Amino acid sequence: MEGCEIIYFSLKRYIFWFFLAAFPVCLIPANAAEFELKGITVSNPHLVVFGKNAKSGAGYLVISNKNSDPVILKKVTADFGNAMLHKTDVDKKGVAKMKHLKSIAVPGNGLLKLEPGRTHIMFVNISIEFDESSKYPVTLFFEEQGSLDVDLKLKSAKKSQKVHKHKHGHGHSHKHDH
Ligand SMILES: [Cu+2]
Repeated sequence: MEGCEIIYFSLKRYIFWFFLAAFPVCLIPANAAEFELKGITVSNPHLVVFGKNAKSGAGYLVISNKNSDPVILKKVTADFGNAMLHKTDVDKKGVAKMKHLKSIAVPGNGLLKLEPGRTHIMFVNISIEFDESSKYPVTLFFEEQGSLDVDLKLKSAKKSQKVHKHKHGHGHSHKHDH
C-alpha cells in the first residue's frame, strides 16, 4: 500500500516535470513568429550576422500571399542599420554578385522565400551589438497594403565572436593571452 503511494507520488512529480519540460517546446513552434497583413503572411524571419560586432548582415524570411494579385515589397527599414533588398546572382564564371533590387514581387496565391544565395534583405552600417536573446525589428513596406513590423530572430552564422587573442613579444619574452 505504501509502495503504491510512493509510485503515485513520483508519477505525479514525473507528470509535473513532463509538462514543465514540454510546455516551452510547445510554445516555440506556435511562437515561430508569423506576421500578417491583408492576406500577406511573413514567417520565420531571421537575421544572420558574423559575430556580435558585425557591421553587416542578411535577413531572411518567407512571404506568402493569399491575395489573387501579386504584392510588391518595395522597401525595408531597420533601426539598427541600413536595410535594402538584394539578390545574389552567380555569373557565368561562377562569381556571386549581389544586386540591389528596387522592389520584389510576391506572386498572387504564392510565396517568395528570401534565403541564402538568393533574394535577401541586406543590412549595412549596423550600429549595435547583437545578442542572441534579443529580437531585431524591421518594417516591411508593401506597395498597396502598407507597412508590416516584423521581428528578426538572430542566428549567428559562426561563433566568430570568440576572438582568440594571441600576443607574441619579440625576443625572449612571450606573452600569451587566452
Ligand atoms: Cu546582399
